[in-house]
Amino acid sequence: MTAVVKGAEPAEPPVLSRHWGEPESWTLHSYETHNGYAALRNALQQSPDDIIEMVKASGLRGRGGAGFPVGVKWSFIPQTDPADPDAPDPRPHYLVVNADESEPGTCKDIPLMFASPHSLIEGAIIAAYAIRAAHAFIYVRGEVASVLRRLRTAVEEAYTAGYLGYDILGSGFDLELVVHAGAGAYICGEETALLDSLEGRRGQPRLRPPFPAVAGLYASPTVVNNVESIASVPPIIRNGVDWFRSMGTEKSPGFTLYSLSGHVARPGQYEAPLGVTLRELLDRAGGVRAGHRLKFWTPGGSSTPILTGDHLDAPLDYEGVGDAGSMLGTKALQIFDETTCVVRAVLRWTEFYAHESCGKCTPCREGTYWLVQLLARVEAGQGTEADLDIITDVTNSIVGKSFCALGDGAGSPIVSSLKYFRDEYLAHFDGGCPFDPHASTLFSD
Ligand code: L3W
Ligand code: SF4
Repeated sequence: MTAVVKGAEPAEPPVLSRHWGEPESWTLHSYETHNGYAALRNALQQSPDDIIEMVKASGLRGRGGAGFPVGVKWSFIPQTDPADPDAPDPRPHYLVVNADESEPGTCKDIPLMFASPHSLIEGAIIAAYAIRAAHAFIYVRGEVASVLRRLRTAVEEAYTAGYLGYDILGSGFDLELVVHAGAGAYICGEETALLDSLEGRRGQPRLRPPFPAVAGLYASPTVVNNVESIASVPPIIRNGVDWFRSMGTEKSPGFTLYSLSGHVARPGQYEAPLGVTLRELLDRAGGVRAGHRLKFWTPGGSSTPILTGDHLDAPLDYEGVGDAGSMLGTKALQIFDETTCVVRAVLRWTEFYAHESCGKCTPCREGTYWLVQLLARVEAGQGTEADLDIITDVTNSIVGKSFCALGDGAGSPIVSSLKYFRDEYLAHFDGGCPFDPHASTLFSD
């Protein structure tokens, strides 16, 4: 990976998290003090198509896990009547913000909404204007009641100030924004399951295509974007495409939020240009906990293959992590030191996937159940080497053969841990787990 990472110096000022530490950063007053809603005023002076072109030109990529270009997704929303190309599309368009953050280790959207809800609301209004939507929804993970309350209060403030509702800022543009509480199912972070849930049904993935841009909420054209993707739009409108592209890499431009957790001295959210390395982020976060060394880590939550100390210098952008053999995913960097049993970690993640499997397709529903049984047997020291072949066989029956990405995600930690730590699996067959379960502090209960 040879792409030049611009703006990677530690002094690079944060954008999304710049004001998070200030008193009452979540209020409209605080947000407006820092130029809040200036981007909306600017956007409303331009045509919706100009906004789409600008976001396209910025190269902003979706921050929810897949990295799909945001402006390209917006441009998929049909603007003309399929039956009459000279008439506007007669169907309603919808914007849905995916705020159902639940990928293990991922903790960036919730802090963003908690500290700066108006940055999301301003982005949502601009996005809705661009795709010509009169209704927008923010689908929030319902267990996080404090964020839900804060977001709803901020939406009320925005209505009162004339940023939402009828004839926004005298532009003639109308928008209703609803904050909807999900019920805590991981699968509802999958965009089509989320839409089913929003429509009042049990959340299960739909067959794609058609993608939501063609037939989404109530079978109408719908853009589904992650919280951080939408909150990144106002700074682009305010500062321009060249400014955004002056950070990150050519194919992964801009800044982003990384969440660091686990065996790290100062866990938390770290904002940096795309293409930064784990080595650089660990420097900022005080390194691996004192007296210990890095053993393995996830670049983007447990759905992305694990990496090791050999990958400390892999650029954390969509291309660089791919070259290292993983995925950038949600940029959730979970750090594990040498006290952690990788088999135990993988068992815990697999239990999560088995629990969260929606049951729609057989490979994932049955396969994750059997993987938990097999891994538990291995971890308890009651397995044999033949179990590793069965684990591989069952995993191969899930990955690429399941209905949605949850099945593939469940296979990622298993395949990658067997690649890097097969000897550690084998060590379990000689008297059980060789690790002190209390030394790791993670996965120890
Ligand atoms: C119209 C086409 N639209 C693609 C759209 C599509 C979607 C976006 C990306 O999975 C990943 C997954 C998890 N016409 C289109 C089109 N689109 N082709 O583009 O689509 P896709 O299929 O590449 O990915 P996805 O279904 O969005 C997301 C991984 O993220 N992940 C988990 C994330 C979890 C959270 C959370 O907890 N909130 O974000 C972590 O790695 O495994 O690979 O919008 O409609 N021709
Ligand atoms: Fe449901 Fe799992 Fe199949 Fe996805 S892969 S549809 S979560 S059973």
